[in-house]
Amino acid sequence: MVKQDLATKHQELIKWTRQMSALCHPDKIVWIDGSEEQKQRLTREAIATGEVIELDPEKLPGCLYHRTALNDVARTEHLTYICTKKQKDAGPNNNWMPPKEGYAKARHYFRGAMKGRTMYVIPFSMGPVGSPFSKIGVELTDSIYVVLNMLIMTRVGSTVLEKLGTRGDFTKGLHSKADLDVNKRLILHFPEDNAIWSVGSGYGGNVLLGKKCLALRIASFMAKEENWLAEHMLIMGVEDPSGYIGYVAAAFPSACGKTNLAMLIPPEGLKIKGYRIWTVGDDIAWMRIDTDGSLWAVNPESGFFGVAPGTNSKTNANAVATIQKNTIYTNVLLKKDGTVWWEGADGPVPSEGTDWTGKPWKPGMVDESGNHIRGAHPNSRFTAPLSQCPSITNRLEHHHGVPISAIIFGGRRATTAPLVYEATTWQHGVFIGATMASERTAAQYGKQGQIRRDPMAMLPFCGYNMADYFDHWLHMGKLMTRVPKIFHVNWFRTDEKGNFMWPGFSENLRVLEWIINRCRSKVDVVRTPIGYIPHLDDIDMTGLKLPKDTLKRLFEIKKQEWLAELEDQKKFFDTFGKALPKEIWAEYKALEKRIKGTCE
Ligand code: O2Y
Ligand code: MN
Repeated sequence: MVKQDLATKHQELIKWTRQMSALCHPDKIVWIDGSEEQKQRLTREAIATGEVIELDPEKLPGCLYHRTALNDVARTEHLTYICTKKQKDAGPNNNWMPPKEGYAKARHYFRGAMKGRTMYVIPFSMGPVGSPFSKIGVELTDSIYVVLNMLIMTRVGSTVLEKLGTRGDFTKGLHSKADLDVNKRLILHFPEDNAIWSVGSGYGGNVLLGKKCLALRIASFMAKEENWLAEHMLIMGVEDPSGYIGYVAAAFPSACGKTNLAMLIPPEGLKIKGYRIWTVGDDIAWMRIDTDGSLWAVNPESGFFGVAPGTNSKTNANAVATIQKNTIYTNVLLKKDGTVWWEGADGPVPSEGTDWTGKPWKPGMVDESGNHIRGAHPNSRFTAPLSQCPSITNRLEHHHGVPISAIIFGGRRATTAPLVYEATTWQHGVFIGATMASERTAAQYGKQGQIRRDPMAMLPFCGYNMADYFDHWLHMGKLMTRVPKIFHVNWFRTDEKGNFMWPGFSENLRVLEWIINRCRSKVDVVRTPIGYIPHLDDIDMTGLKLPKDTLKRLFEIKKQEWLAELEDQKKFFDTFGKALPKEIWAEYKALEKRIKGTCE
């Protein structure tokens, strides 16, 4: 048995680490204590082995650079499974494997996988340590890169073990890079055992087990049992000129700009009124009903794992400020001067560098097929502490989080969905969330322009049958005495030439202002067949040159488009068979009737 300096008296945790060590055969076991000294030691070790490269300490202090294997650059949804005893509990929205088969298959890949390596034991808390809202996990991994990322993304170390005590519950996460073979890669979730097994990958959502695996897939399963919500949502506070802060939680499919919205800087026209934005989180919201009967949200993470390409001072100045120190850059371009670059970064395009694959790079290079060679991978990332964000809320460590006034759903739609509309009731809002959809962009697999249904932006992350998930949302509405209003936004509507009609980015605050005003009953609405839309004069357009007619067109509701939308919604809902809640069908029928009853 490998000797280890035990940092806990928790017998179940000790037994499990011994069992997993007996399976994976590491040479050494190291418990991560969360200290700066240990972090520095591990960083030096990773630099010495080449696992990470130290960036220029003057220009980017405390920053590291990492490249992943070429076949390991994004979450692998087709290798991600929910392993429940009954297939129907995983639902048509998930890949399913019986737990016995999952453990057996993965055990085969884990056996001896850590030979010659160290197994790190990372105790982590999702949410402030000790908050009744938080959940504890322990990740066993053979990757220092994972340890260094987890130290940023979660609260790690001795304080977590103290909180866990000798009998506390925790999620058991086992990860090994093994030999990074995509044919032996599996990301398995066992919600009934509170366990995650991830093997054969070294990157991102596949391996930072606190994030998508625990905080969304496992947590959504727990949340259903315990009457709360684990959601793929940003959380932000909108401070109005009076100093009142209205908090919203917003769900957008991956790569639809959640990080940019969460860190929004008000446009000049609204800044002079006194608006400020407070960032609470950019990816995950855990929301509970507090003693006041309303919904409160915490961000369970302590860092950002953001997409680098396209991030610059114009699109997201707060992100640029956040990532100037103590940041891990993955799969971006490495410059000769020990700094980094990506497509769409600030400043001039560098004249040379080393690309994300480790090859020399110059602008304008093309491959054998004549395709442009990128310096940074499109899914290259920065990992940075929340605390470094200039707009970060001062309620980050508040155990109950922030009170949510509005829930916003959004998609990327060239047509059909107006700039913003409001649900008439909680049930109608759940229906709007359940019908969320986005058009595929060039960066995604599948036909461009095709609609992908992504309810509540949770399709890849709901750890159980989505029909039951809709039911859970409906049920939550009944438990609250003060229910948030629900809205849908679409920043991506285009004109006949394919140009975006709405400028997006910081200008989106104009829509958020209307949403907060609605929550405070400050403005009235126009009733339409799909829900409530604003009176155009209630959207403050000060300082924005947008023709009145364009604003009007952003709110057009076209009968033919909505009839096609209804057809597509039905196809999606039919995949859930009888399990789909009757309330969702009732909302569907009511919408159909309202649309069919309108003129062209
Ligand atoms: O590709 C990955 O492994 C990262 S995916 C990701 C990272 C941060 C926030 N959201 C996502 C996502 O896919 O929704
Ligand atoms: Mn996400």
